[in-house]
Order: sequence, then structure tokens, then C-alpha cells
Amino acid sequence: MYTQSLNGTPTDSDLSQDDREALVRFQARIDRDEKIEPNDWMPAAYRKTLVRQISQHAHSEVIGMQPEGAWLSRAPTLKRKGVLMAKIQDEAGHGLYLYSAAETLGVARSDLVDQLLSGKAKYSSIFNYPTLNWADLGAVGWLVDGAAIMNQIPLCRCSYGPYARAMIRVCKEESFHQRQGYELISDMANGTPEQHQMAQDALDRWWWPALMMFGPSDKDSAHSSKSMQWKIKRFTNDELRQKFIDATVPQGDRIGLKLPDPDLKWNASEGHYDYGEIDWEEFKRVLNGDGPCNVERMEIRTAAHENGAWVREAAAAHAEK
Ligand code: FAQ
Repeated sequence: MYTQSLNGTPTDSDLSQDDREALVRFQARIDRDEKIEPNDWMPAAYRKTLVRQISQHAHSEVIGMQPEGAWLSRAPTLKRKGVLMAKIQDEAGHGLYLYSAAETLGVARSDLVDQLLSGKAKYSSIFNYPTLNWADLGAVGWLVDGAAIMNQIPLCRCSYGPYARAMIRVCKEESFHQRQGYELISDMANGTPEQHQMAQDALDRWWWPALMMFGPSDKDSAHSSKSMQWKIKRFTNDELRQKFIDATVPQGDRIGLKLPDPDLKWNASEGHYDYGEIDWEEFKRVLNGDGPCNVERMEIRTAAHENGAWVREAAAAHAEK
């Protein structure tokens, strides 16, 4: 039966009259902005899209701890170390809420983790870039968390209840992350000439990968049209990328840093910034495993998972008592 199965997308001719009517009722609920809850009827393809997106989002939060974790022992002050530690713990928490939200769709967390470790599931391309110096931590907070919030605020209104509710807390925490990153990089931009140069260099390296976080351009986005129809996504990839650019340009100006795009210019008639061509070949290479840090990220994640086996066994034994 099509109704609650996890696999496969039926064609119209596979659907019974009952299923067709259920689909119409489902879309009407979405159109009325009702939340879909775990025990409600939903099309298999809606469930599959959510499992894919939520689990990849969870994997991104977990892998995303690595570029920052590398700097915990080298943070320049106790205050910065405390802030960074709290931020990384938040990312772990986001991963956990998101895996829990995915589990409400009838998948096991262990299967999702297996998909990550076997390379079957993606995580955000951004986390395959290295954090080379302390200014990079400012660029990550300012740009990576900034892009993440721009994408995630609309997810608070996603049609699937558990995902939407998880996003509310995630977004509140991400907005602190963005502010601490902006504060860090502005301190450096206003510091010595060497510190200013480090901040500019970090911006130069993180700008284009941050724009890629929003996904392929709309014409190449396989899932956008269905996800928009189902109100999983409220804006397309290009719409969110544009909003992010428009919000970020004045932030760069304010701290005297220049975005590394010679084609960036205010378009008064459209009311937004025009920007240069994104290197989609680089995006594809990173997604296919050939980014600067893909191998390292997966090695570290796999080792952490294996080293944690005794904790999972102990927790299972305790739960059985
Ligand atoms: N990287 O048809 P679309 C964070 C894949 S959290 C890798 O447009 P969709 C917090 C896409 O999955 C950052 N893969 O797909 C933090 C699909 O592959 P598939 C993560 C990408 O789903 C900060 C294929 O390309 N945020 O940063 C990327 O409609 C600091 C076709 O693309 C989320 O996951 C990419 N950049 O739109 C943590 C937010 N872009 O599955 C630590 C939730 C696309 O067919 C430190 N996700 N792909 O094999 C979303 O909003 C959406 O899934 C998009 C992609 C917008 C990412």
C-alpha cells in the first residue's frame, strides 16, 4: 500500500481511487497551513523527502563540529574558548533534535548514521573546507551560521510539525552563533594591519563556499518544486541566497572588509545586489567527495563512532534493566 510505505514514489497509475483522494485531502491541509504530525497520513514521497533533508541536516550539524573543534585548544583567551565550547555543544544538540525529528518518520537513527558513514548520505558542502587560522572561526560564525539562519528561519514554518518545532530553538541558538562570529571577525578587522589581513583572507576563502550552502541554482534543484508545493521549503535556493547576500554586504562594509566578488553591485531597479557566477564545478566536486577535507571529516567521524560503541552498549544494557 502506498500510504505509509517509506520507499518508492508511485506514479499516478499506481494510485488507487482512495490514495488519490487522500493525496487531495493532504494537499488541502498543506494549503490551509495545517501542520502534518507523525501519525497523520502522508504520501510516501513527502516522508522520503523529509527523512532525506532532516537527516542530512542532522549530519551537517554533527560534522560541522569538526572545523571549530580543531580550534578549541588554540582559542586565544579563556572567554573565546568558553564561547567556542558552548557553540560546539549547541551544534551537537541540534544534531540530536534533528535525528529525533527524523525518527518520528519511522526511521532508525542507527540506519541514518550508517548512511552517513558509508558515504550514502550527504552533509553540507561547507564543512569540507578547512579552518586555517583564528579569523576563520569568525568567518564561520558570521557567514556559515548567517547562511544557516537565513535558510532555517523559514523552516520554522515547515509543514512537518516536529521539524518546524525543532527549528525554533535551533534558530535562536544559531543567531547567537552568528553574532559571536561577527563580533570576533570585526575585532580582528579593527585590530592590527596583520589581524585585518587575516580577517580579509578568511572572508575571501569562506564567501563562495558559504553561497553554495543554499544548494544548486533553482534550475538545477531536483527537489525544490515538490518541497515548495508541500511547504517544506518556503523559499527557493536562489531566493534565500539573494537574501543572504543582500543582508551580508552592508555587514562587510561596516567592518571595512571587502567581499571577494568583482561583479557585486547594487541593482537599484531590482532592489538587490547582483553577484558573480558561482563555481558550480567546485560545488559538484565537493559533493562527490573531492573537497579539501572530505576524507579527513569522514575518518574522524568514523573513529568517533567506533570509539563510542561502548557507550551505546552500556546505554542499551542500562535501558534493559
Ligand atoms: N551541501 O534539489 P536540491 C549549519 C544536495 S547546518 C551538500 O536543491 P534540497 C549549522 C541536496 O541534498 C547546514 N549537499 O535539494 C552549523 C540534494 O541531494 P540528494 C545544513 C547539498 O534538499 C553552522 C541535491 O544536492 N543545513 O550550517 C547542498 O531541496 C556552523 C539537490 O539539491 C541544512 O541542511 C549543500 N550545500 O535543498 C553547524 C538545512 N545543497 O539528497 C556547525 C536544511 C544541495 O538528492 C557550524 N536543508 N545539496 O542526494 C535544506 O534546506 C535543503 O536540503 C538544501 C538543499 C537547501 C540544503
